[in-house]
Amino acid sequence: MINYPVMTAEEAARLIKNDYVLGIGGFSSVGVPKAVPAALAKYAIEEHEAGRPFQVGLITGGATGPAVDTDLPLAKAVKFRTPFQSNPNMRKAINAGEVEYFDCHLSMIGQDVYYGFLGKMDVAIIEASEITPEGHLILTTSVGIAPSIAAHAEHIIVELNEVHAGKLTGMHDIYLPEMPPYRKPFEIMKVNDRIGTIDLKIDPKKVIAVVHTNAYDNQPGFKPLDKDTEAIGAHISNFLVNELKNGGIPKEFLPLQSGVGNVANAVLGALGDNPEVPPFTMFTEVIQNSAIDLIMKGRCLGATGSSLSLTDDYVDKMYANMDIFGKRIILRPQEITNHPECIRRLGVIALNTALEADIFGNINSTHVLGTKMMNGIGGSGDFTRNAFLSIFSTQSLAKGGAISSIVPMVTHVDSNEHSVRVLVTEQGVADLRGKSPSQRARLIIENCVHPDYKQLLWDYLKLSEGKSVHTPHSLRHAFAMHIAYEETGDMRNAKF
Ligand code: 0RQ
Repeated sequence: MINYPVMTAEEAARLIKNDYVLGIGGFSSVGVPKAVPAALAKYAIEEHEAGRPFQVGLITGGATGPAVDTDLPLAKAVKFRTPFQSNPNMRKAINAGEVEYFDCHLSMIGQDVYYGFLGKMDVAIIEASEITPEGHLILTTSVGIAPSIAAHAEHIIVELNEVHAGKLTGMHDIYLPEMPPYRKPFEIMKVNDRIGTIDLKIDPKKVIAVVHTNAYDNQPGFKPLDKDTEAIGAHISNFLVNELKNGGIPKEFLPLQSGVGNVANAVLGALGDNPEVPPFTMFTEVIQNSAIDLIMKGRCLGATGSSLSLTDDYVDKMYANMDIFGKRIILRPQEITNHPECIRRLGVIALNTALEADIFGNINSTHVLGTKMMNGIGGSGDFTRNAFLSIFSTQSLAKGGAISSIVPMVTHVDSNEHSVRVLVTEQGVADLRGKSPSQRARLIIENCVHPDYKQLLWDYLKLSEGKSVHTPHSLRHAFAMHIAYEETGDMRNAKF
């Protein structure tokens, strides 16, 4: 039995020095350390009041909880942040230029840490549900990049969260890929294949503090479905059933990846309710409430992801039925859940959400009007580029209709026309496979654009018709709709 130094969050926070680079465990705002980052924010304020500089760099798996992405930026304690966030306070600090933000594919960040592209990592702060007699960690509701930061940080602080004590043992599959040229194939041939260990092996000499906590992740609930999200869910589910009937998807169906948020939840719900869709599996990044319901109903046979992004009542529901969920859910590092090799081999169907799409199928997931960061690319690029079938959805309108989510040219490209195969809005579906740019544009305008904007986009397309071009763009007018929004508050005021 190893005796690690036990201390309060305030004492542990004081082990962190100005300019440290911190690795933070957790993923999609769950399984994230809570007490030490909150105490660190208070400590930073004290330091600032005493006239001393205090800022840290933050490397996380994905989105984190409010202690990391609210308390720390409000305390002006963050120098840089990577690879993903989805928090209004952190977003504001990034867009105000107070925090340098490196928006990065989530499959890559562990490797970047390993090679030192992000500098030396001083301390990793990791939430665990148990410490084994050998001093290793059983993680909680996520894995994220915890294995990478534990391996590469000089020191480790553990938050031992009693809420999950003894409940999640056996659900994790921890495996860290070797670095090239020694990397071996990941032998995941089926969604539920295991390749690693249930505990995260750490070097006990690195542990400088264990802080006891007792708190749920406190994930917000989902908005009730509205007619648009319901329509998007139904369109995707009907499209996939047709593919199944036409042989475009094998009769066993293929594993699904679904992004985060309300649309993703609606799509999964619609697929689960459709009797023509056979029971399916999920090879995804984030396991949301809807997956728990589908597993309970026998509609989802198994899910693997990097996190259980569940509301607290769903965590309890899962714990009350661990005879079912213990066998059906595997939590893996994001280096594995998002790895191109696994996604391509398993033939994943990827479902992600766009902020805006253009009439040729390029997707902007991150930048509002090309300049303001929303969240980050997250895992959407990892999945989109490598999936068997990559589907993007978005509501056709934003900001009460003043914005069309389908525009002539996206103001920032996250996933491009070469990877995006199907676009869906509440208006309908555009299957872009095998189509030229001009054919794609016609299909998207006809099937996906809101009626308020159809004529405008037809007018745009006409500008280049008859000219000797492959992609009918007008460079002079490509951003006219965005400019009209900036200048008049409504894209409908654009003229072509
Ligand atoms: O603004 O917040 O002021 O109301 O953008 O829009 O429709 O609520 O979108 O919450 O589903 O998020 C792409 C951001 C969509 C998300 C994105 C405005 C709109 C609103 C949010 P308000 P919605 P959602 C794997 C998958 C990247 C990461 C990813 C995302 C706000 O899905 O971060 O896919 N994806 N990960 O009004 C200007 C437009 C707009 C617009 C919407 N065209 N122009 N503003 N908005 N469309 C999981 C992980 O990686 C963890």
